[in-house]
Amino acid sequence: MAETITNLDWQPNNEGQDLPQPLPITRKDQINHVKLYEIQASPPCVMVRALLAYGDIKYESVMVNMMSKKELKWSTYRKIPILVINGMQINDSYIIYKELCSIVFGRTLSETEAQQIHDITYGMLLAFQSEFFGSPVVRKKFVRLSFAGNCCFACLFHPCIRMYVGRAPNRIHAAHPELQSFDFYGKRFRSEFRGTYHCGVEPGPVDIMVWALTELGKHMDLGPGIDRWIAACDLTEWYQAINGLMQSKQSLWWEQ
Ligand SMILES: N[C@@H](CCC(=O)N[C@@H](CS)C(=O)NCC(=O)O)C(=O)O
Repeated sequence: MAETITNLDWQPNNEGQDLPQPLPITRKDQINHVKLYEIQASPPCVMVRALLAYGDIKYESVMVNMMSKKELKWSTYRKIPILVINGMQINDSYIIYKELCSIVFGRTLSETEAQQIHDITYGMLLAFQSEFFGSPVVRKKFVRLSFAGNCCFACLFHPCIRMYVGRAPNRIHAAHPELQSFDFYGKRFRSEFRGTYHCGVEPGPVDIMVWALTELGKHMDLGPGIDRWIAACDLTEWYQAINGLMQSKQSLWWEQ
């Protein structure tokens, strides 16, 4: 499967690095086509989908077969998510999120906001993944959803993949020994509120990211754990407000 990179001068970024040139799109009406290479239950992909949904940006989703990665043959970057917007490739969820924020919120993010998005990606998201993949129920559903649509041959590998995914918490903690608990990041997020939402009276980039994690947790049958976390972090009112708003947007899910 080939992707047509229509902007031939465009250089995609590397993982964790900003775009080598500014994205020449600042408004939604400049968007012609958005394609997201992803898998359904991957936490970084869900964060990007949540922002696209919040911003009412239509996109084409390309499910990547994580065994063959044949849908990514055209790309030297081989991880998901990858966003291709008007034929320009952006790699890495943190960078994709930052770039999309400028379009969705119609302004460049402040340094503090960019730092907060960074901290959620490398703090709360990792803590969530560590606790999330600790649950056998989640691992089972994650693997089923991630490989849905692959050939049935892939099903033979599901137990091995579940075992591999089960080691994610250890891998995450080994790579990030300073990582705190999901509760720690939730309480810190709450302590930064400047109104109903993190950045005031309207939801901001950080609210959408955190909501995406709650939504993923609930979709993966972690409802009671997520409800406990929301209450423990004093986020009940926030959750009701943002979840009500997000229910009016396009769904993040296409398979149960
Ligand atoms: N920093 C990247 C990490 C992306 C990432 O590790 N994605 C996983 C799936 S959730 C992946 O593509 N793994 C395949 C691989 O590492 O080869 C991001 O946030 O987008």
